[in-house]
Amino acid sequence: MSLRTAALSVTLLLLVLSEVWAQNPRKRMAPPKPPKAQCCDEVRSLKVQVANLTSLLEELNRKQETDMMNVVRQMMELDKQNRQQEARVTEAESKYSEINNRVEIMQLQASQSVTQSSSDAIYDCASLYNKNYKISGEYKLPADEFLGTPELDVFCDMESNGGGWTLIQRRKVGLTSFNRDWKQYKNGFGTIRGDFWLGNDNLFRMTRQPSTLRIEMEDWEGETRYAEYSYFTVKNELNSFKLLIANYSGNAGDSLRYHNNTNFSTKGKDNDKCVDDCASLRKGGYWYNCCTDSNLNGVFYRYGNHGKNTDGITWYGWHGPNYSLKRVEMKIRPQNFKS
Ligand SMILES: [Ca+2]
Repeated sequence: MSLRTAALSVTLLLLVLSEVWAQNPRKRMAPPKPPKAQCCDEVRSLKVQVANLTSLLEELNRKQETDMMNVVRQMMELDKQNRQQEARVTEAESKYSEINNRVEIMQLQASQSVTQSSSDAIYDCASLYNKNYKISGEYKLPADEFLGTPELDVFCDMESNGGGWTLIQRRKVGLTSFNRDWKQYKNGFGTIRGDFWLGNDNLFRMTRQPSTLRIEMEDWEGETRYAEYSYFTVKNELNSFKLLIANYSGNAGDSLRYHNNTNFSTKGKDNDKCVDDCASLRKGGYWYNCCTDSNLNGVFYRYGNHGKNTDGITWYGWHGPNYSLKRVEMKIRPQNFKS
């Protein structure tokens, strides 16, 4: 090869090489990515983002749910507190009226122990009425050493027919049994705001002053009747708490007259005027004759059962021997009471 030919060859080679070199950098600068791969990357990253957002959302949802539950729980708690508050207010209100009575009676006792004059003494609801206590309700009569009477819870009716009445008996709830023995009838039983018998000893003590008896009744149809005896006395225990009544007035019928001048009988103490044991037949304590024209301490029968028995709370002059009354109140006050 000649020198000239060699030089030409080199030049050619260089040319070709330069051509190749010139092309290569262009190819490197813009490597043509396949469009499919680019899309998948984006989708993948979007998917990741979506997954992240989803879990975030779920977390938020969960949080919201717990928040919601907390709010509901708090609302329920508040509601409960509210109801408790209301109940407390109602209770307080009822207690207030009760306490009010008691406070007044305590003030009364205090003022009485200062004055100590017999005309101021409190024997019953009529004395309270005369001292201007004109609201019906529960009162506590103070003990009286001179008379030898103990402190006594009473219920005063300050409205019926002029007021001043001391309740000696009530039937209205029906949960207290009146089928009791001599001692229980002697001392009294039941609750003063519900069903009770004030006690034969108390009847004897309170009717030593000439007294009036008033009996109020209600039937299951809601009708009311009354019977009043302007003369009413109960003898002491030695005389078997004998009943003496007279001078009936009213619209219920004179169904206590048959029991006038009879002794008191109870379960286990048959003082009646009958071969039968009236107290066990009529299931109460009462001034049984042979046996009844009324049975105000009989068995309390509810509506539906009130017309089937002969031992119910009966007043023959109104509803006969087989109708047990819904409600009864027996009350007394001094004959000379003026409202
Ligand atoms: Ca008998």
